[in-house]
Amino acid sequence: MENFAVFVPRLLPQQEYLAPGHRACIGCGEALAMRLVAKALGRNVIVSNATGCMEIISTPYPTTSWRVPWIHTLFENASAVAAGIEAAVRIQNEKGTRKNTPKVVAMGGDGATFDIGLQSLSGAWERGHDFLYVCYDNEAYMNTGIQRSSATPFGAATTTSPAGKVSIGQTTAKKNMPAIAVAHDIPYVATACPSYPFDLMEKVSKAVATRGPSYLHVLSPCPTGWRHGGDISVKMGRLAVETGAFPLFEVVNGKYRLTMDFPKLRPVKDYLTPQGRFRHLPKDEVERIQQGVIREYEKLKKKAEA
Ligand SMILES: Cc1ncc(C[n+]2csc(CCOP(=O)(O)OP(=O)(O)O)c2C)c(N)n1
Repeated sequence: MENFAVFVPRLLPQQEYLAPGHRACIGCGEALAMRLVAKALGRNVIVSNATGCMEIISTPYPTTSWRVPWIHTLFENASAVAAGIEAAVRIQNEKGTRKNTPKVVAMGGDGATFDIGLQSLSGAWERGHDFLYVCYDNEAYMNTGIQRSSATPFGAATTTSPAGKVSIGQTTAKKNMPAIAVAHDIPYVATACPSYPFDLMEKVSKAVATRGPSYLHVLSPCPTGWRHGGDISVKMGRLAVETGAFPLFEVVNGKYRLTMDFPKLRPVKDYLTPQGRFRHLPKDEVERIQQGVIREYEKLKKKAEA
């Protein structure tokens, strides 16, 4: 009975803006994330979508799963296109030639965000454009065959960071993209994961309600690239959060807040072991990763307490 007493039932809106029948892999965490983002955004939105898995799976010519205005862009200019749309809407509003003000949202994978599209994203943030950028981080260039990106975590095997006799897999640490966003002094930055749908959708709503640039960084489990069963993607997202490998937090006007905190983190091996991309790691490397996770989590907690 005690459990029932603390359980507050909440309902998701039934309306879907990313229609079913798209071509994502079974158990795709990224498609689930995008569906939730679309639900939270609603009808009145214009989306600028960088190339990558989410563009490929949602718009195989001549069909589309999108029920809102949607533009396919290059890696390099998803943010520049969003900035242009936002400026055009602003001018139309000033001239009184528009009846409504759509939300403007750019989105892309980690390759699009951390690597190839970073300069146009940084430029849009610096100029203060009023749009939300969503990064669906599945920690590699998945669409083209699991090549490493600067979001790939240390030790992960990908096709361009293969694990073997001479290599541990990815030899560099994951780039801290939320910290890069915060360093631009933008008003809203948050991390999210589709395994926590209400938290994710609330953050989308907050982000689009914010005046000025906002950034949402969504960890998106990828059964194909992470090499785990398609039936445990939601569980993998929970394990990433519960172990501290991917903490959920938001930064509002520079102030950090953990949106999910745990008195005690689960061991990171619970998150690494189900994934084939980490299966080669010896115990001492797992321990090194564990220490790194604890160190980063403590740093984050200190920022949230400051
Ligand atoms: C400048 C440029 N380089 C490479 C490609 C080829 N390409 C298309 S999709 C893709 C991978 C996308 O990776 P990511 O942005 O992480 O998104 P994901 O597919 O993993 O969701 C690549 C390398 C391209 N289209 N443009």
